[in-house]
Amino acid sequence: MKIFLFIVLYGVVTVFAQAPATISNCCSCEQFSEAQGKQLRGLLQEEASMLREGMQRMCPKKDNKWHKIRNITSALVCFSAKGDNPGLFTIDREGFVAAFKLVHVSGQVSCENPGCNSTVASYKSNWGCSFDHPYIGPTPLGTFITTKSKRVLFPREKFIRDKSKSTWYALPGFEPDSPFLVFHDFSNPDFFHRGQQLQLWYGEDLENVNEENNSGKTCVEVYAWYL
Ligand SMILES: [Ca+2]
Ligand SMILES: [Ca+2]
Repeated sequence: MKIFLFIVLYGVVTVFAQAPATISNCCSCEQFSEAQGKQLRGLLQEEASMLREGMQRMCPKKDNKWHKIRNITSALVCFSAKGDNPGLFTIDREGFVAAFKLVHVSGQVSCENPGCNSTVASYKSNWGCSFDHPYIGPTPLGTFITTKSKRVLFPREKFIRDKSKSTWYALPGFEPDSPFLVFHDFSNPDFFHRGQQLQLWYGEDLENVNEENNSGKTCVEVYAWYL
């Protein structure tokens, strides 16, 4: 803002300095004529336009850094809530990844069948369980990204409720039915090589805990943020 004011003032001073050569009888006038005022406004608008263009060149718009991971076998990555059925996806670009985004496309998963007599209609959701569940409710997210050897990459450990059994967590800003889920750790990015396989798991299925009463399948698109 200070720069803008400086340049506008500079423009006005320049106009005044140039005025005797370009505007006749300026020095003898106490007020500008209509034609002189119009010329001054034109010069100021020209200065402002040049300033705007200069600032846009100095601060170019950043590109969107989300890279969609394109699977060879299928466009969507689907994982089930039980039966050792993770979704598989393959890294198609080598580099350091600071974040993953999972965009929900179809399907839902359930952590439990509430039963006919329950007042709860369903524990289905996009990413885990439900706020209504008596135990899981406070930490209702249950979708994990792991390596091929089932080592959990995301969410980071600090978000997980029971670290000995990595099945449930809460993530600030996200709910069981959020349209997408973002995991990020820009201070500790992970390096992946092209062709490396990663997996998407339902937590109870990953840990083989209470998975018998689960059901459903969620399908997503996977995006990675490369540094
Ligand atoms: Ca269950
Ligand atoms: Ca399992």
